[in-house]
Amino acid sequence: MGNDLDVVVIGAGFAGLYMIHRLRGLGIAVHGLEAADGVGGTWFWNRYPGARCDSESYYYCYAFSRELEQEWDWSERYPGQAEILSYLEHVADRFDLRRSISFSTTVVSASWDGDRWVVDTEDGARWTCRWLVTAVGCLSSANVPDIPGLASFAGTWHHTGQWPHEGVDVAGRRVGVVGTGSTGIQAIPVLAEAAGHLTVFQRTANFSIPARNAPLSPEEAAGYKADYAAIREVQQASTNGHPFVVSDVDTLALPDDERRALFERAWERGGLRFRAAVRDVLADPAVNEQASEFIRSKIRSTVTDPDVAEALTPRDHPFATKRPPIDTDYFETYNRPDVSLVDVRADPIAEITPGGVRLASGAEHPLDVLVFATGFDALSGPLLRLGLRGRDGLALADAWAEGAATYLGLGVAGFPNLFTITGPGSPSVLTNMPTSIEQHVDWIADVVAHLRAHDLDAEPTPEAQARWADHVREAADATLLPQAASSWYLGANVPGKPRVFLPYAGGFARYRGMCDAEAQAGYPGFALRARRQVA
Ligand code: NA7
Repeated sequence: MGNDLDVVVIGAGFAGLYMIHRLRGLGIAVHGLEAADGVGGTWFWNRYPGARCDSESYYYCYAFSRELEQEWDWSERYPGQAEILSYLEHVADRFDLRRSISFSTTVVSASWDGDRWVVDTEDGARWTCRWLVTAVGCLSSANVPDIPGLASFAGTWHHTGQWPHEGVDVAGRRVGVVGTGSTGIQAIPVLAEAAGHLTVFQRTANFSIPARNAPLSPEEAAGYKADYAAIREVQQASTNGHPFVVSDVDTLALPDDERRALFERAWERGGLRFRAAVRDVLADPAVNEQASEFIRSKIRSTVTDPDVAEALTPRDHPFATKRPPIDTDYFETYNRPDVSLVDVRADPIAEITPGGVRLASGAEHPLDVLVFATGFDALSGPLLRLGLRGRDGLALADAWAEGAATYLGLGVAGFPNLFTITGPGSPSVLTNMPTSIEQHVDWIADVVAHLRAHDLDAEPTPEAQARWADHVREAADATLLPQAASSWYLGANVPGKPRVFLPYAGGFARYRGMCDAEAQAGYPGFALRARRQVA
């Protein structure tokens, strides 16, 4: 195998695996570069206790192969990390993808030399290609807060997104968790079971819905397999790529008891579907407040200590304007005598000492293990760390100095022949990821085939990119989403990151229609240039 290819794909998670499969099917010379020593992406790295998907297993999977759908058996309603990783390993083997991937190969830079992309890797190798496709995920760049004294900590500390493969021994030890996003909310109940004492350092109280995870019965699994054609149709027509339809019930018009009963049923069913139980939950502040208040009442009735319940009650952002977690016994965990909650908004972490965490008030929390469930430099972070340089040496970091800007989340002006799977400005994290990934991969496979057939290079025009940025902003502003001031959707979780609403909030089906229209019209948002003939 030579190092000069038609396409290099960076990353071998859900996106990279399918991209390689699709391009190989078109007879295109493609190779994947993956920093990890195996496939899996997010599910390779996020091995923290309790790591589990918030989408249900029967649709958190590929739809491109009917045979794959039928032959794979999921064991639970929500797939755990190890099971998803096994699934992706199975996909890699079943479609013979590993021979097209170099593992333990970290990209350190990639530059457009006027004719091709030149990709350098940490091991000193160089790859060249005509098209570069990033499949680096949206949540792969760990955000470890810059807290003074961390290096002095005498215990061990870990970010959940870089969890050691051999696990972390917390049995009987004093464990601290910083962060109560989806990750912290999954990890906290599991860590509490094993730890001697668990201290949760919470900056923002979060809404959470019970997941109601359970084993998947053979009957349920067979039912899904028989229904896949209909399930996929609903997903394609949906706002979020999930196979359920948002209710049209106007809760504002319902009597109190009926509204309460509706929320109770949604709470009992559990999962992200709670969000779809009423219409306009992300558009109408009054509807949202009803849903928010219902969840607050559940926190009050679950957590026995009223002060702890109040500290756990979110009041600074509407429900679902930050990514809504789903949980197994999250709020119940605070009833344990060996779990304490520390409000670090009221009393911020001042420093890490050799013995633990010291707060601004001087209060000390002795710890043996410190877990950062502090999230990621989302969406733009994974692309920025690739060291991309486009035309005339333009660095992505400079192009994005005011915030990430793309056309359709698929390409960046000034970066020819670069395609970004689930890039900023696409629905990505607001959807069921495999659905958005497959839509992008199919679209990119088509554009690459088109460019190859007509011997063209392509990059978004600045005008199309500017129009798309306006549309992404308008789509977010039509919802309550921008109201969550500290949301990673806005980049607000990373100090110094420009505040730009990153994912496209206009809905998956609508977005897919716009991407299809772009292709059918011959890619008017892209400057298409005939290839320079090299003598
Ligand atoms: P999130 O959703 O970004 O959550 C990170 C949490 O860590 C959140 O509670 C943050 O509080 C907290 N945090 C971050 N930095 C600090 C500092 N410096 N001090 C205290 N607390 C801090 O990441 P997750 O990994 O939970 O979830 C990411 C996505 O992965 C998830 O939504 C799914 O899509 C999968 P804040 O809210 O910013 O005040």
